[in-house]
Amino acid sequence: MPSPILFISDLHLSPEDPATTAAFHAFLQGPARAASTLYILGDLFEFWIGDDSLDEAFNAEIVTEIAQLADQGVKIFFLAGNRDFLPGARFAAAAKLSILPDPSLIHIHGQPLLIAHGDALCTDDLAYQRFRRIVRHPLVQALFLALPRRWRQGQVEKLRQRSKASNQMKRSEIMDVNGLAVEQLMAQHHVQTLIHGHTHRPALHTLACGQRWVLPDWYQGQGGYLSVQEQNISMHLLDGSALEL
Ligand code: LP5
Ligand code: MN
Repeated sequence: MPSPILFISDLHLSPEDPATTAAFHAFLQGPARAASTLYILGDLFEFWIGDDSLDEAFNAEIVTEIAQLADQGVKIFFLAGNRDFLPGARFAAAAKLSILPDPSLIHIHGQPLLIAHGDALCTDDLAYQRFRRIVRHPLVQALFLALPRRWRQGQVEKLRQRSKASNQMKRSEIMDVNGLAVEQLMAQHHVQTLIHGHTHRPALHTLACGQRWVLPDWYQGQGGYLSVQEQNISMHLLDGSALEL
């Protein structure tokens, strides 16, 4: 049987959640070692404010562990999330991974499959989409990256506060993907399978046009991953419990 291909997202790794950092470490030493390929679909870090984030010991350690997995022969791909959309060549080289655009069409055993972080599909969240357009603008990013790291850190902390406050005001449906946006994206790429994260609502949705897998987020040592082996796709939670699908 060929080695599985694994998908993870939304780990939000930070020194503030050591249990999740330990769970990621165990994942890299365990299931990921047995895989042929690992896809990280964004929000690996709580935030990434530029590749000089590698100068922080916590980030450097995570990146070294990922590189060690690559040294074992596992191919690693990273697609940016809304928290870590500023990874550059230095990050990719240090982690020994390849950065993919969001969304990306991949093929597994000849089957086309679309992967995305998922935030771009939350089209009902107009305030977020406006915010996204601003921070994804190359000029805004170039300006931001040119400023001192400490200042960037301060700004992101303020943004996090604003984001938390505004999320409390939003209806839950608004922060989920929009069904039409999903269908259009899948049709545009001629796929019947979409895998994404971001919404923290792990599930398998059966659609008229195919299936949509939503990856689990990781929090206080809990989390999980999706595994594709031959024609089978399955969701695995770290505590061994089964997800109601
Ligand atoms: O992150 P999460 O899951 O809590 O909420 C997201 C959306 N929020 C965000 C913002 C991030 O949390 C902030 C940290 C990002 C780090 C980026 C680092 C680099 C900054 C670089 C600049 C070039 O993504 C949240 C969604 C939610 O997902 C569900 O989908 O609702 O969206 C928001 O909260 C956005 C608010 O609705 C609007 C915020 C207004 C802020 C306006 C400032 C604009 C100018 C910024 C210029 C730097
Ligand atoms: Mn996200």
